[in-house]
Amino acid sequence: MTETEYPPISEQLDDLESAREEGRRKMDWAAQHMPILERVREEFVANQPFAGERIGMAMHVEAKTAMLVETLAEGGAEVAVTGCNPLSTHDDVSAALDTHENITSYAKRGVDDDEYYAAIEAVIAHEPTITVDDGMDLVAAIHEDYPELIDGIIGGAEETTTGVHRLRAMDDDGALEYPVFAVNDTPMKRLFDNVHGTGESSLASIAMTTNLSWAGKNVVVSGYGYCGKGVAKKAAGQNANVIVTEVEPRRALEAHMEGYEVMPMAEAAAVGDVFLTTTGNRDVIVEEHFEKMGDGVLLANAGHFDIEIDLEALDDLAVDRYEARDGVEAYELDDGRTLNVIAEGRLVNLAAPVSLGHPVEVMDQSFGIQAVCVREMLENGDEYDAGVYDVPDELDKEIAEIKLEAEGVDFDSLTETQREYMSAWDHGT
Ligand code: RBV
Repeated sequence: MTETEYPPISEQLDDLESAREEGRRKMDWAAQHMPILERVREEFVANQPFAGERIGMAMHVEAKTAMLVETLAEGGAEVAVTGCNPLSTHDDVSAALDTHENITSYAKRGVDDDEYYAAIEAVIAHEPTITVDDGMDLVAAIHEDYPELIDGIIGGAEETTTGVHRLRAMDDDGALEYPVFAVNDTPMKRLFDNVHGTGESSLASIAMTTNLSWAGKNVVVSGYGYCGKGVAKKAAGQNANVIVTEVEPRRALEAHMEGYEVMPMAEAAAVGDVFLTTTGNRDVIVEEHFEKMGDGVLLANAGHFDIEIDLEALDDLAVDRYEARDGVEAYELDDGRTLNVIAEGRLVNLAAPVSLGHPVEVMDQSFGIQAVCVREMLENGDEYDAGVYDVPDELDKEIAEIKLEAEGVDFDSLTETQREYMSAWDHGT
């Protein structure tokens, strides 16, 4: 193992003991609501599928993620973990994880760019045989700076839409040199984590950060993908008037048929009270839009990176800037209007001071998929060449069945006749 200078969290905190205790308490709470990971962990403890493996992870290090990290470590892996966003780490949870003999945690909240990447390098210095990413920063750093490690890497798994998008672009360029599962693209992830998780946690974080109501507000949701759909639906459920902006004609139509107003951002800018971006693209809200916005609007982003709202342009327009509340930066313009940016335009459900990330139940599903993907990569890694892979449907169903059982929900199975009917082509009228 190569040494780097960057220290684990335990060497960075003053009151380590109480941090560890509080982190553990948060994890215990999460664990009570994560039946899937509990089941998977029992299997891993018994079978030790990861014995001798080193797993490198860059994820939002908070209580639920910690349960995934522990589950992999309990399965025999040595795990090195860091954050995937400078503001989403819970230091206490990071410290609690770092006490585990198989886990080293470098995640720390509020790191600058240099520290963020130094922590990623510290994870890479453990020479992982498997990578687990949320946003692809680990895969990117390995390919760019440590290509000599690629031969020793069996494969990886990627959590989020933006990461999968980046991986596919990399693969199209012929630059991706090991196999990675697109965890994001499974039904068990997308239909729950992206829709309900992003919807609930983004709105909850904004409400808690501002103490303002949704009812009667014009809420502009940019992007009507899975995340945008969740945000729009939940905002409408809280009595907001939802306006959707889109660039894809069928999604724009879908939003229209769902009953939302659809219009270009240039028009929405003038009427919105709250703006929430979920596109995964850059420059969604820019100078021309700031110029049209009303006094006191709220601006927030739920996409993975902080590039959707052009904060540099806003800063240039502003004559003054101040922290209006914890997690709210007010930008005062020369005509007297104030535009409020929440959580520095970073993903609001994790990066505001009060944010807790997605609800526990949906992360149990997403991390259940992560866990079985790592198992699959180790069991059948030979079957996967370099590239991005859909998660085998059987694994996704396995997780769904565990969840249904835990919820006490029974469902039907096909009869033999039905199965035959569904595979036959010669039954007409
Ligand atoms: N996400 N993680 C959390 N650990 O609290 N909340 C959301 C958490 C993930 C989610 O799966 C999404 O795809 C990704 O964060 C965006 O970075």
